[in-house]
Amino acid sequence: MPLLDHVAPCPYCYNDIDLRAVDFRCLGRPAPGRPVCPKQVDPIRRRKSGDLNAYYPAFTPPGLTVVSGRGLFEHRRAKCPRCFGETGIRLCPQCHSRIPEGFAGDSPLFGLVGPRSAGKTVMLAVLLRELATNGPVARRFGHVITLCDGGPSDGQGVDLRAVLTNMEDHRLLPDQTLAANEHSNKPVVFEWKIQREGLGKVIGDYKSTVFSFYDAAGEGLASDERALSRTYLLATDGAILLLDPFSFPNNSGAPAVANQQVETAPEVVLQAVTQVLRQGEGTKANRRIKQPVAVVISKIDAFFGNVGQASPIRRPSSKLSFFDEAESASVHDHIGSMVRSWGGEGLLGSLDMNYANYRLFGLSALGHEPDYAARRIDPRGLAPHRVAEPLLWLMAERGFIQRQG
Ligand SMILES: Nc1nc2c(ncn2[C@@H]2O[C@H](COP(=O)(O)OP(=O)(O)O)[C@@H](O)[C@H]2O)c(=O)[nH]1
Ligand SMILES: [Mg+2]
Ligand SMILES: [Zn+2]
Ligand SMILES: [Zn+2]
Repeated sequence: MPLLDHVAPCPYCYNDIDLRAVDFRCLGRPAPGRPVCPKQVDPIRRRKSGDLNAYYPAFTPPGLTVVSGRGLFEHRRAKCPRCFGETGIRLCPQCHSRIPEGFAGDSPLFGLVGPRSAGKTVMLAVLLRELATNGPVARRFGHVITLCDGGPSDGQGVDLRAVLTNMEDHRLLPDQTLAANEHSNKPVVFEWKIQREGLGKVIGDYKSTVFSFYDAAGEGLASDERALSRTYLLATDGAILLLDPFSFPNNSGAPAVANQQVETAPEVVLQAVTQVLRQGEGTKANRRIKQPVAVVISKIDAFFGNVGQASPIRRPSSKLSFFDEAESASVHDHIGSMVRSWGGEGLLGSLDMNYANYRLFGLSALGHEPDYAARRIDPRGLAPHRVAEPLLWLMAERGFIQRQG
């Protein structure tokens, strides 16, 4: 079995994890006659994610890599050296985040990149709702999708749920400063499970894949201060580039712009991303980047009035349990002409020149324009439009969901 099958970047810290050499956490269930291990602050978690919660001890099992008759294998269980209790809680050796059950050597890492105010936080919060066990995507595919937190104060789960509740119950948009400080360095990790048939890794009765999103600001990617974003992007298997429609030259007069911090031109963001991806893939100057990139126009609700009712841009996503290739291609073409009409030829040209596999999308997390100045969403509430589509495309590219059309 090739070595690389066991190695994949940690969904929380992006360092490579060798699944044959993971750490474990004691479950606090000692063998008969042994005292319970005490809970303590985990120094690695404190250092890596500022986590001050008390945990049962973490340990590295002895005899890390065992060569058996069948070859090298992955540790799924270990015995606590102190209390001799068995545990199946696997940890990333670098950051001590809990490794999701279905995490495997082929678990994808997806990047979400966009300039400030492009709508990343709102989109991720709404995506959380769309992907939830009873949400439309899980129902559409008959799958179970769960959010995994590496620890109680790890991952964006807690923060994103708060963002979602604020929007649903109080019609409030996330605060910009808070968003920048609190959400920036924490990835969102989902585990997507399919019952038996289909592709993927087999875990018990499920085939499962784990994917991680990192919310990276695009404008600073080229500079060193964004080291983590760069590390992350270098490790990704696919990226979603979220672009604000109001940042295109011909939309600068839109009333919405007055109340938004539109700062970075789409080309500038794309340039920074391209530079990092080229470096990551070692792409020669005359070759195109292979990694699939979903180029997504957010806030598309604000432009519904400019296209006919029957336009593919306004039509809702398919309800069928496969990725609809024809539908997606038609949205791609229509978004392409829209971007051109906004003065985005430069962007499209640069995509053609640098990317072997990119696809255009248009989505709206809110579904209706908010009151930008008051930071309140429309009284009709959330009406997400095509929010999961870029992710579904990336999953289809990986062969995890089927495509047709
Ligand atoms: N019309 C419209 N505006 C949106 C939508 N999503 C976000 N916005 C606007 O964009 C602003 C920035 O969104 P946010 O998610 O905080 O951007 P981030 O900086 O990329 O995380 C919000 O405060 C809203 O005013 C949407 O789906 N439709
Ligand atoms: Mg944000
Ligand atoms: Zn890690
Ligand atoms: Zn123990």
